[in-house]
Amino acid sequence: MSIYNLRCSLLRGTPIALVAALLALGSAQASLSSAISIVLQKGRHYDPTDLFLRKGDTITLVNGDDNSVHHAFIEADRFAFDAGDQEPGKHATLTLKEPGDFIIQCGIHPKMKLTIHVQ
Ligand SMILES: [Cu+2]
Repeated sequence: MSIYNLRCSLLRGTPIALVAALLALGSAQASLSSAISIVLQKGRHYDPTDLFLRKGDTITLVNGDDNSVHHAFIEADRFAFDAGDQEPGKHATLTLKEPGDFIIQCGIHPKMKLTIHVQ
């Protein structure tokens, strides 16, 4: 095999790697197409208080209070979530991996409740 032929076969190999990279990118974009819902934690309330979502969707909890710390959590048989203490201005993210109805509570403010309905 001449050097020229070797170069050609190397170049021919390149598009395959490129296609693989594009396929990987495509699947990343598919997961990004899942919905992201923003929930505000403010004045001892979640806003909104009910959310209808699909498995794979993401919720971003935003502490919109100036002084209050929040601590979002879910206690359910099939899955648990604990955001830990969330200082003012901080975000916490939750990806929904199980279908069903769940209640996001706040460990600091017992009246704070957000019901999520996951399909
Ligand atoms: Cu709270």
